[in-house]
Amino acid sequence: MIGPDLKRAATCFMPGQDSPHRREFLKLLGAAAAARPLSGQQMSMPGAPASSGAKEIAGTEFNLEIAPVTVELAPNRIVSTIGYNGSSPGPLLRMKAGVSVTVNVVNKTDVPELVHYHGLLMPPDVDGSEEEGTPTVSPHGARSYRFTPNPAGTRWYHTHAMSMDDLHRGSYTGQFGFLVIEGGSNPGRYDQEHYLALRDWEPYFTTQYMDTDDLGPPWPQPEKPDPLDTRPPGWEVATDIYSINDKALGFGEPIRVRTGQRVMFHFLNASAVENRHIALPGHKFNVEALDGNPVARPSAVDVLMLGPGERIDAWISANQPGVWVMGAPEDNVRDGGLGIVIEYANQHRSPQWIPPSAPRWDYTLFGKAPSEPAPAQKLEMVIEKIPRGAGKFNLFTVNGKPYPHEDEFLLKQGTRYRLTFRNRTDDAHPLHLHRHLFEIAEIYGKQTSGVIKDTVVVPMYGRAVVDFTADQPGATLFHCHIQHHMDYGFKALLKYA
Ligand SMILES: [Cu+2]
Repeated sequence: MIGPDLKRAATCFMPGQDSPHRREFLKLLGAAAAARPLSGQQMSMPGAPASSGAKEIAGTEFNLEIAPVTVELAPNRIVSTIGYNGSSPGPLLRMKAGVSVTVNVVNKTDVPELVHYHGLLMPPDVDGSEEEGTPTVSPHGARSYRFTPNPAGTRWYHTHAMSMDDLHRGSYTGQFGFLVIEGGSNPGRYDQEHYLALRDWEPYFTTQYMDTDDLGPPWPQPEKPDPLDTRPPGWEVATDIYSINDKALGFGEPIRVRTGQRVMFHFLNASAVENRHIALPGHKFNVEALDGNPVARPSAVDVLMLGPGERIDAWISANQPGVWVMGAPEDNVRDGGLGIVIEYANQHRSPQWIPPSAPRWDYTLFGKAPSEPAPAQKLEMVIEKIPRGAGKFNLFTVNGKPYPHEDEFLLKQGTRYRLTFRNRTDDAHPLHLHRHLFEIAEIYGKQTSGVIKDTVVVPMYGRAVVDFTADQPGATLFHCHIQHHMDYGFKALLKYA
């Protein structure tokens, strides 16, 4: 399957992105694909679950075991990592908004761990951030977290351990899963729904890093330094092997649809490393919620973009009979496994990929004109990168200092703040605020409102302005959701006065 792309893959990726790693995997992908061509005639029933993905646990008592797992991305491509309850992704945890739960975590590894519940409004002692004061789960120890899940929506859980220079720790491992909080209005009516985590595997260090964040239109760059820092950059983390849930493109069960169906996808970018795009030829994504929060203006787009940590709930109308690849627009990423086959009933051909004509992502498409006055209280974060400021690695600073800060970010309970992120670096960073939700007020030089998030990708040399209310007392972690940026300075603690 993915025949033409796979065949081209051996020669099409960009200089500097090749690695023995990648070549070997592509060969395997190619060989396995040839041996097991996907056709329209597979065993399961139309409308059956999409992939071999994780089990689901619902109720008020949840048990999570952190332990080594293997992930079979493809035959002959098995990754060893750490996961939850024997798999990666871990089980989907289904909770009810406002109904308190207990999560019992057993850590069967040799290192301290933390489980963070991302996108929830909860106290710092259970949030899963050591910086905020959540106790760790000790090696071969156990700990229970009790909390009341809120608000309703597509959330997720993942490790919050640091990795530093160890690519087998923290969010480079398979410790992630969906956490769904029920209780809101369902975003759209649909015939099927699928939880799809975008992931990459076997990261490595490189100084030849080329990211693909320039895929969108050129945004204003109000924070571009003059002159630019031309010192050689430090090591970055890259990957060439991808999956949706636990399968590389072509190796999981296709998502089987029927003409006329409305199919809801819940996407999560569970990568520790990179922002990702997703497209499906011939179909538009009707975006209903971002980071689990219903948007002010649901809109249809050709391409989705998710920074690490972000979620998108979007449905398609199944109205283009065929067999399609839904995946990354970049050939090298899709050929490396980031995609899944969408197969209409009674269609028998190899999956088709057509590049999207206008790859474009813009949060303001889902917002409305601002109607509230801007909050009077202002906070600013100037983000800079010092090439090789942390030995082999780049060092990131927030307002001129790497973590930790003193009391630079003091919040007054009940006050609404306008927080400006000034990104003076040449990367697009997914910025995450724990235990609070924020509303985008300005991005790409455009004003908006009604887009409520917990993570926002601030473009290179760009600016984002977000508003939030300080209504969750206690220490609150802010950080970039790219693991090695966070580990090397890119975080700050907000405190309540
Ligand atoms: Cu970053």
